[in-house]
Amino acid sequence: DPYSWDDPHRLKERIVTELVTVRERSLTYTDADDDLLVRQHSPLMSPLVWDLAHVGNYEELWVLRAVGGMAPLRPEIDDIYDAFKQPRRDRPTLPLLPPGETRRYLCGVRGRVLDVLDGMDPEAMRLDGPDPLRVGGYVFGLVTQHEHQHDETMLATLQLSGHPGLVPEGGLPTGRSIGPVAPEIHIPGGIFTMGAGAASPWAYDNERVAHRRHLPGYWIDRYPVSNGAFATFMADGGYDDPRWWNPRGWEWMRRSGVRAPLFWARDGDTWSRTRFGRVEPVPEDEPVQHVSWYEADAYACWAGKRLPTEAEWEKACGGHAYPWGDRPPSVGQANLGNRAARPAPIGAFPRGASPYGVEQLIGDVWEWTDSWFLPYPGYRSFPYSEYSEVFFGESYRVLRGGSWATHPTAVRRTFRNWDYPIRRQIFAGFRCARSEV
Ligand code: AVJ
Ligand code: FE
Repeated sequence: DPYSWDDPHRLKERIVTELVTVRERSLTYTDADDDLLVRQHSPLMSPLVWDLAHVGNYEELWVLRAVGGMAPLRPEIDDIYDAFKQPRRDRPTLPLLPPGETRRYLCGVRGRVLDVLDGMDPEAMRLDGPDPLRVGGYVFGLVTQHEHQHDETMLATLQLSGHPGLVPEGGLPTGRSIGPVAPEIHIPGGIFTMGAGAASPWAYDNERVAHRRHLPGYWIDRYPVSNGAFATFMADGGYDDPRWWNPRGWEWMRRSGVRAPLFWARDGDTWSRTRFGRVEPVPEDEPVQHVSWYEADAYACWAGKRLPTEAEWEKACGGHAYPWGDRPPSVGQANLGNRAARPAPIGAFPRGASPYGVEQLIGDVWEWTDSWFLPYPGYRSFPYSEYSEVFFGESYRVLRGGSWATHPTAVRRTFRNWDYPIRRQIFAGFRCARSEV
């Protein structure tokens, strides 16, 4: 077992590594002038310094107070960094801690967090232990995944800001030529297991419990939809034809004036895009990103297909933690963790294929699915209802698989993300599916 859940001493070492890794990441994304950090770059997003203090406050709430039993370090700041009390658009008007003070607060919390980890009874971390916040070091999985999710949100904020300084130098594998028509893969009908079981102790409440589902046979695209394919939809008048659009999507699209993926601009006969402040030609062979659910759904209709349900997406992964098995992602299997601030070309990860042969399910772009964000049978909120439960219903669509900006510990076959169907600043694309007949 690569994660050694059964050896609390190795588990503690792994937790220290995860804590250090995520904090390095947060500090890298906020290693900028105070002005960039305190400004609001879009009403959809928080000032970066809010995200930074919020992840520290969350760590304090869950590790120091809920598990460690400590008193608040700074009781007056809890309200400011409570995502439910403070809507994003109002966050710049709050009496936020300035960047320097925020970093000192994070350091103070983190030192005590390491003390709590150090003092934790290894027996209590065993998978059959009585306190679910300690089982498998769950609370540390909670805070590190939370911080990684906010780091991805910070990247979306930075992309909106046009800030140029944060594109890493790392490389990506090259793609494979797939021809103009994306090949589809047939998934036979039958029962499969959906959701996370005991083998994923860091899975969120919304991924539980593992349960059996039956799906009729279906076809799913081998790859995500590329920029080139999406441009064909555009050139074919896709944005001008109500036949392809959900009525609410059509209304949203006409009212907002959206005519292309976010960050695209006309450049003579072709399209360019702005990526972290740099203008470049839209690469045809890269998965399309920054499209809303409505645009994804319209493309699928135009192509004579539909978006997959999240069950279809999950079944296409096969039965392990990842499409390739239970080992954590390697650089040859998926594009995760912001190696190059972009998706990899279509076909770049044959070694990341699922047993059915479906590729690039993990990493590159979040994939919109046809499904609303709803609880699984037997859902129980843990450890708090504001992570998942308050979002259940027919407002949010589920996204799967993680993007190039997602850290490997914050995505797996069963991981569920969700957002409003009009959202485009997230690193989201899609693939299509269709029923057997
Ligand atoms: C799961 C990405 C929708 O960012 O709103 C962060 C994650 N929850 N803090 C979000 C989250 C609490 C959440 N998403
Ligand atoms: Fe949060």
